[in-house]
Amino acid sequence: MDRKLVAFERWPAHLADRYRARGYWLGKPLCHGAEAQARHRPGATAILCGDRAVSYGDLDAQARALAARLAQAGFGHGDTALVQLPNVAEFYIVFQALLKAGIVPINALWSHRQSELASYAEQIRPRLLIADRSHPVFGGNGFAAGCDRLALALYRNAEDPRRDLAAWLDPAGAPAAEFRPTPAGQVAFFQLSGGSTGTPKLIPRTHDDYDYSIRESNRICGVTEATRFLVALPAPHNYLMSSPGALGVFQAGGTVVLAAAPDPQICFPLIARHRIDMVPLVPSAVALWLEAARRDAPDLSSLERMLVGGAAFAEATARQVPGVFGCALQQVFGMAEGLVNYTRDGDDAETVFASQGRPISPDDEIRILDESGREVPEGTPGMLAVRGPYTFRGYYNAPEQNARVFDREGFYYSGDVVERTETGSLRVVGRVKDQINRGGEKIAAEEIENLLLRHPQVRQAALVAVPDPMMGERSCAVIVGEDGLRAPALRRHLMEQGIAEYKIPDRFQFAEALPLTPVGKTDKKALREALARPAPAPVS
Ligand code: J2J
Repeated sequence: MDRKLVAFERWPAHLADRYRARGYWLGKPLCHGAEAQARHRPGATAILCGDRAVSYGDLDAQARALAARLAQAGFGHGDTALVQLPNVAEFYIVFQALLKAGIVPINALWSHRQSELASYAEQIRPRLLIADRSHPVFGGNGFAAGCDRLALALYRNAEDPRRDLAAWLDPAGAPAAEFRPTPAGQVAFFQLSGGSTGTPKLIPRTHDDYDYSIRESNRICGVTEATRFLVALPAPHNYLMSSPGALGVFQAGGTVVLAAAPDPQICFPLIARHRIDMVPLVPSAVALWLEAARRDAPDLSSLERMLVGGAAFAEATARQVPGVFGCALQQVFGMAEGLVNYTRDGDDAETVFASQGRPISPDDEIRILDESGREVPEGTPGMLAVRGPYTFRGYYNAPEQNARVFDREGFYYSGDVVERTETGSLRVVGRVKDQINRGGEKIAAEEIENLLLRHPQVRQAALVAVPDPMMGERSCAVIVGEDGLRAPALRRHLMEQGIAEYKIPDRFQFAEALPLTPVGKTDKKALREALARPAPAPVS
């Protein structure tokens, strides 16, 4: 008997009907692409991970083995899973397995620590945990013990054979238990929001909507079975999953090559060795790659396309990409909540280098609005609002936040400030959300401010972005605290709370008071401006 499926905010019937009628929503589970490849080309390589090659046949057999064992152990529809794995083949195999078995996962980033993981667990109350013993949070069983509904924890690098993920993935001896994906109109998995609030929000993505964004991304980015795609950024990130991402590559039957990090020293040899032709990067990684490529003259001759997105990309840097890497640049402006924009092959140079492209779908409805909610004229910056066939309709279990970021017509306000160019592309020019974009990694100011306020000597805290030539932005915490409070104590305090390292402020600044707006809120604009000014020379 089916348990209750994961609840989510649906598209209204008239829109859902339109998306189906127009062939966007196909009614297929998200795992169908890789399954079709396993049927037709089982020997083709799906994943290269270190010295391991995983064929489509292996990928499917291992995913089936795990799905069958989980089904036999009583897992299925209505269950959720918390998954945290590094950039390794198992990440994708586990994801396929959970899709097959109709278990809804949330894939945490490898950089996430106790605080983020506990927040996810609290929100989805997982019955299944899949993690890695080599991660600082999962060296022991404490985390699992703290999850109230947890029925099973499996680990990579486990010593105990009963909890060993590798054993659960082994096709040898897998039972013949029945399993099936959740219906295509239902939640397939949770994506992570970059966030601007105190707790990280979860984004339910359905099979139908995610599959559509991947299918169209493949077409727009020219992904085929010959594609050799480098995943050097965190694999669970929406960009690396779906724009066109590893799932796009699996759908087309190409090869995903995994790297632990986007460092040129790691990635350049992989590009040469595996003849990689497509790579998605964030602007801060492009800056490192440009420097290293000029210095070391590596063999990057196989590269055909570099996707760049996730954070503001300076036009001057964008213009260097084709010359230095000998490949095409494709800019992408996307979000885990849905909407994805790409520059297209054949676009004029101005569009490719100085815009972030246009939406995937003719049914992506975009509004660019001024403060009073009126649409602005072309070329004028305004707030981006969007509704469409793969943009979500509400964060999971978050009615208050949903009331703030959706309007009555179901348009989602992403917090980005954009303008429309003459050619109909979008240019991202700023944001109104209280977030720091640190080289593509998003930090919700409120989340860190709340953690800082837990320190007994902190009276007020404000986290703001400061410009940085490499990262685009770094974070600075402005603190009003008791005398004698210093940065190392606050850094230690945050580490003890167990947060991802990229969220630890790069800089601490101590102040007598925080500037206020006329309505009495912290004036972050004033703080940002003050911090961006060069520090006055010390008086001797
Ligand atoms: C400026 N800001 C950008 C860009 C995202 C593809 C690519 C990226 C993401 C992603 C993604 C930007 N220029 N080119 O999910 O599928 C900022 C915006 C946006 C936020 C979303 C994908 N591309 N951004 O970055 O959910 O502020 O997704 O709202 O992590 O990143 O962040 P995230």
